[in-house]
Amino acid sequence: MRAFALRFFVLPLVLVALGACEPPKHQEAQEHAAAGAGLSDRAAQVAAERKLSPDDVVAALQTFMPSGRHDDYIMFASGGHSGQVFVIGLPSMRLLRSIGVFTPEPWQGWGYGSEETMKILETGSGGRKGLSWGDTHHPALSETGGAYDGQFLFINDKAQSRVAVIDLRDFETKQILKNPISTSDHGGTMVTPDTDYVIEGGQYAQPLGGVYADIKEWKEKYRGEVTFWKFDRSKGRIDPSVSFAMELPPYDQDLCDAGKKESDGWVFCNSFNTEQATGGVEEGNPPLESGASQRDMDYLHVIDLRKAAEVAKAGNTVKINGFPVIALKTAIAEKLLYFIPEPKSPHGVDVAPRGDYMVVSGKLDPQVTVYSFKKMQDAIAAGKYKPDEYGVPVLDFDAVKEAQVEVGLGPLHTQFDNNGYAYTSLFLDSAVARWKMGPPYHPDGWKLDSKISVHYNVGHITVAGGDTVEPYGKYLVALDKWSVDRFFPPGPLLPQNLQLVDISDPARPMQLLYDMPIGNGEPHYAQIVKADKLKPFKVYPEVGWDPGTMAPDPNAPVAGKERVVRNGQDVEVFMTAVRSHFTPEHVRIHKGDRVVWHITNLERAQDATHGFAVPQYNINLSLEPGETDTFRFTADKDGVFTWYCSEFCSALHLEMAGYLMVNPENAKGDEGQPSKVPTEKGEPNKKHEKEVRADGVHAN
Ligand code: K7E
Ligand code: CUA
Repeated sequence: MRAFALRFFVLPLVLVALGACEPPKHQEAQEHAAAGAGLSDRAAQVAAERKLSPDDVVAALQTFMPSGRHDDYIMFASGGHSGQVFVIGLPSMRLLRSIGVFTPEPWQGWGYGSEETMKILETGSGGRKGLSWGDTHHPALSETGGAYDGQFLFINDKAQSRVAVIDLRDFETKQILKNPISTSDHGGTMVTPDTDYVIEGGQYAQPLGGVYADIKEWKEKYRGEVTFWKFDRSKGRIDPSVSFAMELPPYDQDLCDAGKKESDGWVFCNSFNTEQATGGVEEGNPPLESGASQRDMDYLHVIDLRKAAEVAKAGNTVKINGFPVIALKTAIAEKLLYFIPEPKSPHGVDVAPRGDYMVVSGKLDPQVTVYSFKKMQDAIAAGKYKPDEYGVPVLDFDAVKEAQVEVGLGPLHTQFDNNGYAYTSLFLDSAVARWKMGPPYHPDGWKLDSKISVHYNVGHITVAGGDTVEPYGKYLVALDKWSVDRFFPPGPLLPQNLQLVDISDPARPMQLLYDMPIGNGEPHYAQIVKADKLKPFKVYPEVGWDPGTMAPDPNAPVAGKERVVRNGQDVEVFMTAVRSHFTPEHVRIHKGDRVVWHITNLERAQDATHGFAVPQYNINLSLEPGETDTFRFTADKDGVFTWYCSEFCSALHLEMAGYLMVNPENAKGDEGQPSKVPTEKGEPNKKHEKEVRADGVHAN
């Protein structure tokens, strides 16, 4: 009886979801099901057995991907403390890759010997040894004309104040820059509409340049800052030599966004501690969090980036750690910086698709505040401002405010869709509010439309294309922290939860489609791009490709020319890999040798990645088809070390191995003599074969 009723109910609904306009009659439904969609009595039976509601069935149909079909959208999500970036397909919410960025990642050979990756991680550590994690917050896809172009991805590390550049041809990190003047960041990364600049705003005010000053000297010596990294698209790198920063008052800047269209050339950053509270309860001060929540207003920072770039170019800067910084007094004198009051302890500022409005949410205010860019410009032109205690002009709140919309408790982050609606996450309400934008988006806007409950601890939300000049809409993902009741609890540390929401039709209520747990660092922001905007390599374009330069390496090992070259204690190995063989298979060296080892993966097939692991030397490379990689080590440990291919690449994968023999006898006596190790492919070294027994124990 129950199954019968469900069949009547679920089956037509399922067909509607598949595109049939009207619920067909029962008879037709049966035929249709049998003929095309594969919907059978069994489907209704499964829905009944699994106690799925009609909404559940629709959600399942919207997110299920038949084997082999690709997702339409790709989401790049911050990996929080994992220091990585997650690549997730939508609407299936399948994890496709975790890109190694600030943290070594062994599968990709990221930071496990590969010279290029070691160099990026080391220079990106600003000279500090042993930094092995990051706290990624805000990924930013490169843009052309304010829309995602699918070429590059940037992301910040709040923990160490760093930014990384990822090339989306191979989804690999190419550059990490340590901010030379700040020790923590948060207002990054955001890009200007043509990716001329990558913005990295600071977070906790400190003496700039990492120098010492007691916190009692806060007002004199502590400062905020925002850094503008110049991106050189042709090189695929940030160029620090033409980048600069701007000194700001010590107000704890938070998040930034670049202007676009009519506000192109301007940058907006919010702040949350204009009280300048520093805590210190043990010294009789109010706790930091309550001290920082006293005032009704903090300051939205409004920065004329175009003019600032001219001032920096003219050399009107001071140098901190050799990096050009526009001093606060210069920023004021040159009219580069304005403040606007913003209620109350806000978290983020988001620029509307046309660049006409800036939306700020006060965490302690139930409404979002919308500012008009035009009104800002009018107020600046009319001189409607008074200086704050550091001399920065503060524009009149009422003169620049366009609207306030009551959305709910704990509003945080706002995104936009293609239908003139905005979406704001509500941290305290655990919900997402959809609200209607006003003119020119809607004549009757600036009002709350609807809300959807999302999971506990929503932080950022992201709408497909939702921070560009042309949002795609359709999907929203809520990035929630600690999924307290949604999944099996794998110990006391709970997974995060990324929730997919259907926002495609404003006439329909928003619908939750999918919960995706992710057992990794806290997700902050994410961006969603149409999959067809991305044009990743299938294999590297040529054999001998260096992913560091994104060009063929002239010194790459070549098939038939594999060899080991000795020059005193310096040994250079030229190796190739192809299923299921490394050439050479025996490498004999001496303790104390300095080894440079190159490997080319000769493969041209898309699924022919080889790994190269020398575990005792902590080396693991990932060699994608065509790739050449290099690692270096000093042979400080003697013995026999079996290297092996660490990807199950073929039927004879286990046989894809070889032997590194490190003779304990120092090679000094070899200097100036002909090489004692094979210099030609396959040439045996008689002397060493005598010295090292077959079981690997040294005879001498
Ligand atoms: Cu709200 Cu770092 Cu943008 Cu976390 S931030 S949620
Ligand atoms: Cu190559 Cu396994």
